[in-house]
Amino acid sequence: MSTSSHLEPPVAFPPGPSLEPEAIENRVAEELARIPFIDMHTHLFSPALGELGLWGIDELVTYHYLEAELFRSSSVTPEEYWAMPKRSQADLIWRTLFVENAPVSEATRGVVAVLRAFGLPTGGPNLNEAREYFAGRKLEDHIDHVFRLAGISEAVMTNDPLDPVEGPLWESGARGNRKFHPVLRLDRVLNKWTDHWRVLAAKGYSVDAEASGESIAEVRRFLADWRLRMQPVYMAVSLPDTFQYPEESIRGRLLKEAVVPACREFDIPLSLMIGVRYQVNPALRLAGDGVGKADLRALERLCVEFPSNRFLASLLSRENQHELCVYARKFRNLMPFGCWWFLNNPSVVEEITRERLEMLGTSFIPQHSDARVLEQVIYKWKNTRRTLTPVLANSYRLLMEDGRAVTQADIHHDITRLFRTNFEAWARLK
Ligand code: HDL
Ligand code: ZN
Repeated sequence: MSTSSHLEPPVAFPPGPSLEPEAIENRVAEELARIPFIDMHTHLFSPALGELGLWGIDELVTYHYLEAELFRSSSVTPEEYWAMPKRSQADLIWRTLFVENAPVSEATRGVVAVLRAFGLPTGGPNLNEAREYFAGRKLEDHIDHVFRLAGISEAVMTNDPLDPVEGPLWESGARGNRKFHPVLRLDRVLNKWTDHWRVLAAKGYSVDAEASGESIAEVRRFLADWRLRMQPVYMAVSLPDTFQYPEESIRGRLLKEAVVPACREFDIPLSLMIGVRYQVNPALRLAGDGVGKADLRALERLCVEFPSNRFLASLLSRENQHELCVYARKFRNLMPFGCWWFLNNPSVVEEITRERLEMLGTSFIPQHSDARVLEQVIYKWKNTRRTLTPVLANSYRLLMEDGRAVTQADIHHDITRLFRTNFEAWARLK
């Protein structure tokens, strides 16, 4: 049994100078900083979708993550809060979470990081100077500036064809562009058929309350019509923690007979975002959703039944993350992505990303921003780079300790794969 002293010196691939262990973390930070990422799930909108796009300080400060935190630190009731104008809501949140208390939560610190990125005061008593700054910004220029600050080249949207405001914008010619990729979001069709089958019928699709008769074929036609109109890079749906597949339900039939076959026909992925306990506190509105551990056998059965489909999967429960890695090892058509929503905090992002690297190498998509307000991408991606620098550096140091040299080219390739080419390949963007 030869000892390590007789082994050939470690060979790096691709060829290039081997890095010293103490240089690794800086090289990782450099590559994370200079490679523009693809933000593959957001709630941002291209300017062509008009007022749907949220941006500026009052939207940043009234983000639903912050509204949830406000009600814990203020005596205001949700009813009183919802009756206030947006600027008064923002003033109350700023005073409560940023002045009377240090903004140490992830979402409050994010607003501080955004203000700092624009050179605006971060500890002031009010939002006057920030409001003046944003009021002077021209949206298209501002988007380019924000994307540069965030280090992203493009954002993937969430587009709802049955939304009463968004649907007509697409029907009258709105389109995505090279910075904003569309996604066909199907929550109203798959989760709320009872409330929305009539909307489809009113648009000329012969569907009924039970999704019987030619309903399935007509949903296929609806999907084909919107694929042509929207050119989505994937279809998506958020699903409850109780999601089962197969399931004797309208959702189960629509998934099996319409949505998954349509994705295969159009050669685009289906994104399954599982684990939401919807409206556990309705008084908080958008902030009222909770989380529950899902039964991933549903995901297993979808991957087994549809080996030619590509699935993106993001689970909301921390307790589902390790088993998601196991399933990704079993099914090459399953792509884990992101540290979603309640998981997008450094302590959890570190744990999730380490176990993914240990079990999947670089064959996953580490993060998406889920940004709802344009400027959020600045702090969400700053935090991702800050959290993942030591995580990735640790993986390379372990590799070097175990006998393989690491080069800058390795690091560049791997980070490009994690934050660009894995998604580009999955969505056939290249
Ligand atoms: O369903 C989703 O896409 C979620 O991301 C929800 O929009 C959620 O409210 C959210 O904003 N999470 O960050
Ligand atoms: Zn989202």
